[in-house]
Amino acid sequence: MTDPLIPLRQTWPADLVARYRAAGHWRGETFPAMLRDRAARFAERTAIVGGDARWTYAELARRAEAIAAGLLARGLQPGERVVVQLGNIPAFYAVVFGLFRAGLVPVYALPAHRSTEIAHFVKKAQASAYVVADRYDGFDHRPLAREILAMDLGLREVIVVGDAQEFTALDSLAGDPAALPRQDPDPQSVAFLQISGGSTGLSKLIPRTHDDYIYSFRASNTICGITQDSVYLVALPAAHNFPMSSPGALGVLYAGGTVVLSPSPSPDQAFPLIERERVTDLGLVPPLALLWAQAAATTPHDLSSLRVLQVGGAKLTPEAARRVVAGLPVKLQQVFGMAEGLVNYTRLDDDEDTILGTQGRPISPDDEVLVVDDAGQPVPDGTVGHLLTRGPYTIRGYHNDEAANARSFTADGFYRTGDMVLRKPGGYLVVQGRAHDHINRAGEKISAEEVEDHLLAHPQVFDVAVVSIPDEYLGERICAFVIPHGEKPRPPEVKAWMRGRGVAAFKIPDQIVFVPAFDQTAVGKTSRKELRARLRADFLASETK
Ligand code: OOB
Repeated sequence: MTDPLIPLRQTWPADLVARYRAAGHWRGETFPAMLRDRAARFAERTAIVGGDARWTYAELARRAEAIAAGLLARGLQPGERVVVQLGNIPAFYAVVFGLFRAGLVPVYALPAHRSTEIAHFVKKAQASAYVVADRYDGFDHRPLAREILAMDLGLREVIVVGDAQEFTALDSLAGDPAALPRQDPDPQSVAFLQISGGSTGLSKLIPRTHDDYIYSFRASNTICGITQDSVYLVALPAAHNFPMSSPGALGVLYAGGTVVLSPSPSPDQAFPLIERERVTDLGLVPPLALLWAQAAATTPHDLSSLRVLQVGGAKLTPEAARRVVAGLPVKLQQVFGMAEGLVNYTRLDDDEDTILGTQGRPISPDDEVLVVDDAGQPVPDGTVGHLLTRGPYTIRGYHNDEAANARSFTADGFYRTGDMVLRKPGGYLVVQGRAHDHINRAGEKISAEEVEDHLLAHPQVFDVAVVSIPDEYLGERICAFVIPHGEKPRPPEVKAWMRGRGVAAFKIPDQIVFVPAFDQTAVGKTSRKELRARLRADFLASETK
């Protein structure tokens, strides 16, 4: 058990700490200090726009203080973890900065997560509280909160934005500001836990410190040209690392700009907002960028305020990149990042081939990038290999997960990203795919193993292998090869059954293919990874026949 009162720390060795400080990457900035300072400097400027709300920096800071004091008055102690599951609503930022102010540690869940994922986060983080919206995207989160509480996982508080029913309403939180911590947190302490796109089983928790995270978006601001005149649209889920910090909402708040929240990334919702708020910057995943490029051709809305469209989260092929550039009046920037740290950008003044054909280069001169073969030996530039990295904003270990840490980090602290890349001269990376079995479904990362585990629990499933299949729209879709046990279940029933287990909808297989057996030479003798590869290859070969 970790003592909740001891700030969680990341363990960079002393020589690297000294180097990152000396280079000016880590400046001892913290989130509470950042908001306090911006509220003073930009008091009456607009910080957040969403729904009917328009909050100035002063208003955001006032709300964060009230939430912080209110949470401590409810008995939460600095250092405790709080699972935050809010969609693209202004309260997301008030809550998160409130938690920072109180010394509490947010754990970022996505709105699509259901009981299986939330229970996992509560357990893994030993969370004491859970913050939800009453309803979001047509889903009522209060019954979900009841279900989680009934599991008796140590959760003491549920805070609800909106109609709280028997829970605590966010708006009712009140406390004594004098009870708030007088000192800013240690800049090297963990500010929050981000979640990983699971490659083996359920998501891992990613501890990010004030110093490392603030560095990542401050440096991103410079690369992406974010200033106090920037108006940034959060179209992807606000809790995801891309719209949060690359440079995302936090970068824009750091610069004194305006963050506009779109309840969904659909052109119907986003285009009117772009016109009304004169949005300048935003990030999308590739399928959405393609959809937007198409929709822009016929929209009555004025999109001329747009300056930069960032595309990342999944591979944007050169052909798709060309279509995006042709369809939208913006500068394209490719972003290849990961919640664990490393973020690569094409630079705004790069030549066209680089912008269309690569996923950019790292933020920092101190990002160390290794491209190695299966034996761990560096390969020459231009050869595909495994991407390993360490640096001033890449974690050195997951929270509370020794087994994952042994797998995912080398002895000298490099993170094994699981991505296969090719490095070009100048350090630009071209992503080739994944070494692990995970599915990148329109930017959502799904572990094949996790989906298999769910399906194996179905009484009419004897065995299953889950693979990614290339998909024109999603990039990849989830395909489950199922050996039935007795009578074949109907695919819609299997999907509904899986949904009933409390799993995020994006993890439900798009396609279920029944097979009588797996190739005997592939079972037992070889790994599940090879079995999946063989099934995928056979399936694709049969499709093109
Ligand atoms: C972002 O973060 P995560 O943690 O959801 O996913 C990271 C993984 C990478 O390891 C890679 O497999 C894939 O997503 N990925 C890309 C990509 N960007 C991410 N694969 C190909 N091309 C790209 N441009 O997805 C994320 C975090 C910060 C900024 C942007 C994306």
